[in-house]
Amino acid sequence: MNETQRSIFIESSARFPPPQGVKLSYGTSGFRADASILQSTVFRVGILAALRSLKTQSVIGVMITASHNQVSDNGVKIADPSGGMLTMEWEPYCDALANAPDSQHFVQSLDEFVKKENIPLEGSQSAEVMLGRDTRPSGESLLEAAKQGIESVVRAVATDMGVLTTPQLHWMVRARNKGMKASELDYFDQLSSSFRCLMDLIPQESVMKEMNDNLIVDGANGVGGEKLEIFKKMLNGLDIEIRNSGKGGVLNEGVGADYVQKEKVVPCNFGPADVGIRCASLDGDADRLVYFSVLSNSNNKIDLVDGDKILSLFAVFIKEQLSILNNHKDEKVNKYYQARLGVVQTAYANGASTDYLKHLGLEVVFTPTGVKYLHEKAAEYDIGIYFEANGHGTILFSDNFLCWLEGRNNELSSTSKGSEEHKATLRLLVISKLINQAVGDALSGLLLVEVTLRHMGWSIHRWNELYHDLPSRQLKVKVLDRTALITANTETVVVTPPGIQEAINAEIAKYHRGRCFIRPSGTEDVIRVYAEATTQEAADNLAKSVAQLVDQFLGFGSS
Ligand code: NG1
Ligand code: ZN
Repeated sequence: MNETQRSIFIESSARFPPPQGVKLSYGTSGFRADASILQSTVFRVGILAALRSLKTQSVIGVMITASHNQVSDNGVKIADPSGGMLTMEWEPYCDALANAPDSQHFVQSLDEFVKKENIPLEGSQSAEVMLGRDTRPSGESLLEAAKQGIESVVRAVATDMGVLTTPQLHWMVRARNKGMKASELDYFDQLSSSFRCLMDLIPQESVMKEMNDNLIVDGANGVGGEKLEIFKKMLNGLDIEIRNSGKGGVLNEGVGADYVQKEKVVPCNFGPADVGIRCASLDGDADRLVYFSVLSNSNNKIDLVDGDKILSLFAVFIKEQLSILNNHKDEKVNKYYQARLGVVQTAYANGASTDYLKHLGLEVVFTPTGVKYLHEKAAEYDIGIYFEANGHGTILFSDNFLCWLEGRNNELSSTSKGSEEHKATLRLLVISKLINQAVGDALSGLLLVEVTLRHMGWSIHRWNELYHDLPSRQLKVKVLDRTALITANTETVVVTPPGIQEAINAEIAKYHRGRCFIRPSGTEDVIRVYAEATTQEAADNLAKSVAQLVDQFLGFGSS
């Protein structure tokens, strides 16, 4: 890099000294920590994002959020040109740059990195980074730090998109790079018109079967609730009541998708009066969605309808559309497309959901935890549906298949408009516009759930009856060094430390349909334990005894 650029970097990074004695790592969801120590990290990520923009000659996104974490935390992650997560190849650079101890070391690493990646820092190309943040109070000053990072790269521009859900920012980055309109209004327009189109395609016989129209949404006191309040006005025909939209309660405190999914109880401001009504919960940055219904006389317990069940609902709907196309298949060239439908889950998927999906005849594959892995796998199919049990997921359509659908739709519009085949073709096309193609998106997911339930004529109860979850338990264990745990086979088997997997197997063997695995969290300094069995008591006991093993092998008393 030339001397001017070097001295700008030295001078600007000296204004953002890193916290001492803290090692940060770009995990499955970027950097996350207590907001008070993140200024320098976010500033440096700003620089990195601008360099990514130079390298890819595309618009890059930076989102400031800590999702479902407590309000005092914050975080930062980069969105690549496709709108997806930053390429994994750059993650080690993020770590190295974030952890450089002072501005001299930082600029030295930066220099090496620019050379190694061949980044045209001295050419004439410009760079652009779109910035978004959630509603955390620390977001404003962190966004300013990111902006200063970006603008310390010569010819780089930061575009502040303001307070957004994480998926909105990813959607905008994708849209911009495709040369499409990319404002918040464009996002709302695309979602609401696709929703209306799918509503118009609902078969007459489904209307009002078992369905109750009311829906109550828990906004986690975050950006999702706030946006849904605005969006709702564009969604005539959908009756939504929004609670916990942020005007009073604390972000993620006793509310939100993570709380509801992990604790299996109602969020704040829900209770016995809501029995029988369909309820949904968003997380703090609105990229996760779960549904639930309040059980009567049950101490705030709920029937949880998690990401696995959302996935199953979508899989049923899409499979139905594909079979309509297959029934009308015309072997003549171009009239038929053998679309590959695939479902992607992680080891956290409830075993009953996997059995159900396989019984439907679907191809089910597993990846390690973390959206980047699921997304990448789902992109291998013509239609790839992925969801984590916690409610993060989406449906991806391949360009080839979309192109075929477009052509077929045009053809059918003139030859057999309104036929079953035409409707199925149109539904698939419109689903691809409704559901976020960049990342999991609670708002677009919610609209697709709502329209699918109406299409099926199903109540939340009927939906929940697709299969019965096996009882499960998740625990976390604090250990000396979580990186000492290494797993294989999509995180289902421990390789290191030796001996612990055998001990876990011996515990599992004590339970009918027992399943249990451990893995280091990518977002918290803990080891997570997941256990499943045929009764809640058995799942609890299995999780507890394996947590004890973790403590024995890796805990503070182990060394
Ligand atoms: P970690 O902390 O690595 O388990 C959690 C979730 C992931 C994913 C990320 C990103 C569980 C068990 N894990 O990761 O699925 O959503 O956060 O937010 O829910
Ligand atoms: Zn989130």
